[in-house]
Amino acid sequence: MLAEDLQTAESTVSRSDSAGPSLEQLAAAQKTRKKWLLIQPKSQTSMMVDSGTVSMPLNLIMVATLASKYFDITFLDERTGDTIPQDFSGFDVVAITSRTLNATNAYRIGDRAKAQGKIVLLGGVHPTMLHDEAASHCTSVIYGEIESVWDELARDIFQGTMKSFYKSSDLRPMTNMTPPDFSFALNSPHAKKYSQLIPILATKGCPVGCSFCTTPTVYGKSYRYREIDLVLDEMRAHQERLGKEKVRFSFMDDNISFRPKYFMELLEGMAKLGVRWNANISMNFLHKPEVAEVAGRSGCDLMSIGFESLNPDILKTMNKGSNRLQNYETAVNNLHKNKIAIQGYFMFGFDDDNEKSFQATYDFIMQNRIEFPVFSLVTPFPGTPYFEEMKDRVRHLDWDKYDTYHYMFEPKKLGGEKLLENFIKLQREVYKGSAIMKRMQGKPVNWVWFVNFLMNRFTRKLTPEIYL
Ligand code: B12
Ligand code: SF4
Repeated sequence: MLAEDLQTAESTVSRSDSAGPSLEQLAAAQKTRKKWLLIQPKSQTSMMVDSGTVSMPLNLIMVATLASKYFDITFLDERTGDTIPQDFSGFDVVAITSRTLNATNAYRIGDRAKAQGKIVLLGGVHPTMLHDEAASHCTSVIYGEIESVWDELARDIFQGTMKSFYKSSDLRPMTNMTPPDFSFALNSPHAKKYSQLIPILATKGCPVGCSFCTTPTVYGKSYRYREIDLVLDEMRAHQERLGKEKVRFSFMDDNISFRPKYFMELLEGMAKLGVRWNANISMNFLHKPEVAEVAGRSGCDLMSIGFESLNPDILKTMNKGSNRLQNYETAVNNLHKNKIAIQGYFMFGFDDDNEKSFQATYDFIMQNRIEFPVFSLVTPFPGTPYFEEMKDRVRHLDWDKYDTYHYMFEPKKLGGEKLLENFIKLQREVYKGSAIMKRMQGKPVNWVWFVNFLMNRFTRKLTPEIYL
């Protein structure tokens, strides 16, 4: 299946194995298995980011899956209510995942564990982007995905020869990715706080290259994918575990549709399974009716699309080549015809934003009956080209506020006050009762309706101060 493509992927992303005793030999030589504590820290943001149900953290589950082969694992997710201990004496290794919005908390935990003499690992997108900053809060920073450095890292942990930084020069092909073991999250006493949607991964990377996104920095221009049969096998295993066909999956891929041939073949396979699914998707070929047709047939009930802006100047500056304004309506119509709801992402706060950007966005959402519009303020994340451009203008480096719901810098044409005024007005207009009815009437009664009512209550309380 797509053998040619997979071979190319194999040859461009080779793996490097170092000499010396094998991991099995090192493991066999351990008197007792080392104890790892894996931590998903909570963010301190004032916004609704980590509230309600949260998705199972596939990143930490992947770390647990690999590490559990040789080490004992304790898995804590602070977002679900697990308590992070003050005393780490029962553990040898404390491994923490971090994005920017929870970096301050991750560092605090790292400092505490380090002061107690533990091996502290920091991984995830924020330590990857700012390894020098992260290095002072841990023993080792892991750059990018753990799979690519696992052999070297595990060997060093066995031998007590830790380096301050682990970065592989190659990315491992995804064809032999170990399937994630969800028992670490599912056996948690707080598992009820996890969303019913099962995270799944088919591809990694996205060569589109938007200036505000970290993915091109972490993975460069690479785009890797798993064999379709392996993705389908993983889905089947969940169907068997849960004893039902209609299992709901959420793809964690950066851009699952980047290779049309692969994507369509995957969907044809999924159509036979009877699952339900959603994904982040870029607009690159959603204007073609056959894509939405097979997506609908394969069980897609929601697609999350970064429309980002209705202002062509802004699309140009963010380098989002996949978004062509002339395709927006066609893409939406194609999806709606196949009963796929749309979670549409829109960003504001760019230098080129003006009052017309808000009106154009409102008109687009209402005319096209977008079911679940999400509005954010543009946030220059460290390590991105956009951060480099804006670093002298950002209002602060308070990572707790890097959640895309805080006011980051004064946009040149609009100014801060007008930005927030229009931003709030747009959200209220789109989520007022009559607008919800106009957008949602005749659509299936499900959680998307519920989200709209929640947003109606939430947007009524918005004030400019909460964004500061
Ligand atoms: C799917 C996704 C979501 C989903 C699910 C999130 C979730 N709970 O996992 C949803 C839609 C809910 C979401 C929400 C948000 N997201 Co999001 N999301 C992603 C996306 C596309 C994939 C994440 C993923 O699961 N990948 C698959 C896993 C297996 O890979 P991974 O996370 O990279 O983990 C690997 C390595 O990092 C490493 N690793 C990770 N942790 C650790 C720890 C240790 C100890 C070690 C050794 C290694 C290690 O090994 C892992 C396995 O290979 C990423 C882009 C990306 N590629 O990171 C953005 C991304 C993480 N999201 C981003 C943002 C901004 C958000 C939101 C703030 C948006 C919003 N305003 O709502 C929220 C925040 C949610 C939260 N509480 O964290 C940004 C974060 C930027 C930053 N610097 O922090 C990213 C990077 C996209 C971007 N713009 O660049 N997101
Ligand atoms: S299309 Fe999405 S994943 Fe790809 S670079 Fe742009 S924002 Fe990142």
